[in-house]
Amino acid sequence: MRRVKFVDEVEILCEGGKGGDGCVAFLREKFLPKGGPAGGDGGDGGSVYLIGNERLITLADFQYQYHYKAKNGQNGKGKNQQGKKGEDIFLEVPLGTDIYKFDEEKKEYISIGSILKDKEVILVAKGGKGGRGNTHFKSPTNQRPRYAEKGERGERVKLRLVLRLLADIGFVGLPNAGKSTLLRAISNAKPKVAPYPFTTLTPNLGVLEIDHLKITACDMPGIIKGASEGKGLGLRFLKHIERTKLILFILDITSNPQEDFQILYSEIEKYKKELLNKSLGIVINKIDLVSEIPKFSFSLPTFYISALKGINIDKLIEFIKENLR
Ligand SMILES: Nc1nc2c(ncn2[C@@H]2O[C@H](COP(=O)(O)OP(=O)(O)OP(=O)(O)O)[C@@H](O)[C@H]2O)c(=O)[nH]1
Ligand SMILES: [Mg+2]
Repeated sequence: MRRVKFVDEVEILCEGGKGGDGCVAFLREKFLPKGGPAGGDGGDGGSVYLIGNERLITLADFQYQYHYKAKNGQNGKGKNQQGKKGEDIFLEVPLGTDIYKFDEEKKEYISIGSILKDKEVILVAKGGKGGRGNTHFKSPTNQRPRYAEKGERGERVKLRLVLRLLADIGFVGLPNAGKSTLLRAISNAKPKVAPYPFTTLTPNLGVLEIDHLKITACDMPGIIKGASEGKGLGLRFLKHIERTKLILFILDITSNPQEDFQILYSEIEKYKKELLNKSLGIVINKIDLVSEIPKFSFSLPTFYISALKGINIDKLIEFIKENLR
């Protein structure tokens, strides 16, 4: 499998093409030595658009190029020939890309929208209008105008793109709790699993099908106490659970589930406490390692599973189904 670098924030410069200039020309025919104006209009400059592509999961492609410029419109020509319009460009982005435009007056980035659907298109830098040829400026007092418009410049905008993955379910847990193992157990994804912390360094997406419904789950890097102050990998990946409907806390039964849950809950609270208003569930994993299941008192729906041995996965799937209906 080709590993694509996961990049979730980039800055780029987008520029529409310049409009073509209008033309100054006159009809010259055999018996009409002083023919009227015949300068064609310039073509409009091409525009820059962002377009959603459901197969992408990273903004990595934007790391290698900063400036994206659409083609200029062609200048108008004689015999009233209009210049060709400049070609547009369409930059493909993953679903869940939020677009921020730098406001030169306010000196800050302002949200201009998000790409959430496949093939969804947003215009980010409009091409300049083509100039009008001299034909347009003929008047009773000036039958042979020697004037045409210049094409306008294209829009030039600095953008920040921030990816917040589009997933239905997000897994949060301490390192080594079995999040990636669970993603393997319930979806088509095959993230790396290993018996040491911080195996997962960037989010993984997996798709599961329940009753012909495609559900996406997002396995996240582990979170540790103090992550909000930058410990471990910090909380920068939590933005990828912002769009989910259901958050599952994955806890290791051989650790201290009650305490681990408190750590995770309070780290999320410090990041953005509104996230805790989503549907929440607790998954106590690795029950194959204990002979007796201790009683925990959680105020949230709780599932005792073994992601590795496939125990009680069906009950968890049932819960997911009910929550996402
Ligand atoms: N016995 C047992 N081991 C498990 C179970 N689930 C996961 N493991 C083991 O626990 C270790 C960590 O599993 P991972 O799935 O990589 O854990 P993670 O939460 O993704 O870890 P990070 O990516 O580091 O945050 C691996 O050795 C797994 O084989 C389980 O249900 N039972
Ligand atoms: Mg992992």
